Amino acid sequence: MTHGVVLRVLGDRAQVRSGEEILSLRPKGVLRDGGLLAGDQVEISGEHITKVTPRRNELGRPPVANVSLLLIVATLRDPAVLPSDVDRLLLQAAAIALPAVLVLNKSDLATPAERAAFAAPYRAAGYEVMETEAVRCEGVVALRAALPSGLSVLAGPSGVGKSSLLTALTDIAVEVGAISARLRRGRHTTRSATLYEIGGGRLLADTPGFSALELPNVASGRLRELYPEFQERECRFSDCVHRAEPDCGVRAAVACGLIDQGRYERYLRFLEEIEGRPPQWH
Ligand SMILES: Nc1nc2c(ncn2[C@@H]2O[C@H](COP(=O)(O)OP(=O)(O)O)[C@@H](O)[C@H]2O)c(=O)[nH]1
Ligand SMILES: [Mg+2]
Ligand SMILES: [Zn+2]
Repeated sequence: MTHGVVLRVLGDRAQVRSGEEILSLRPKGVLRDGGLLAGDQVEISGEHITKVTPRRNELGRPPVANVSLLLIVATLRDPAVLPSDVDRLLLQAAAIALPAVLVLNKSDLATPAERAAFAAPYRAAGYEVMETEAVRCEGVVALRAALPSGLSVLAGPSGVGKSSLLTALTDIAVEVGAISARLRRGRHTTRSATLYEIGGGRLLADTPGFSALELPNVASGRLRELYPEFQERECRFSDCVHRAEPDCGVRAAVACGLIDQGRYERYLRFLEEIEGRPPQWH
């Protein structure tokens, strides 16, 4: 029996790195139907994957296991970032205690003032925001230095430059601009992530883009815990959801500009969205 890490799941086969080799293996039994994820640590016996080591964590979308860092890629133009998409991805990461960094790519398409205005609320909340221009490799050295050992995952909508960043970081030629209808329709490729080895025992996952993003499956009372900038604020009630309660420290911080107004307003919308879910989601 040997061990390996799943680089990619494609239909009834998985590409697995095991020692010096990359193997194409068949998952066994229950692992065959969605039971195996890119990033899984597995046991191998002959041609088969026989067992998955318990996961440290698991991202739902993109589906990847054992992630060390989420890289949320956004652009101010082509396409214009939706702050609510960024927030939703940050919440997905926070819900599983996964560190996240924002990567503002295509820095050539926005002025320094526009970039600073985008980054400010996130930096104020305690997140790291890095700026890159993948096609000219600007900011790529700093980004590479920020990658921890283990698996980092590139996430974000189609067209923001995830594959371009991967190419810049690794010299691996991935298909850039690959958002064709063919790929979207592909039964196995649509949701899949692919892991690339980038040296020093580190892995980087490129993922397809997404459209609508879900909020993490948390109770409405837990949502506030996923906002770093809401912590350590003093509210009169310990179960304050920072909406209409009296003496709310979060609302006070928003009023005097210590917490970003946009982040707070989106929080209120997300809170309503969670409260409106069918009961099984609570
Ligand atoms: N101007 C500019 N274009 C970029 C940059 N990075 C990527 N692109 C272009 O954006 C398009 C989409 O890039 P791609 O890597 O396929 O995005 P993905 O869908 O997120 O993987 C391609 O035409 C890239 O050449 C950048 O930093 N600046
Ligand atoms: Mg891509
Ligand atoms: Zn409050």
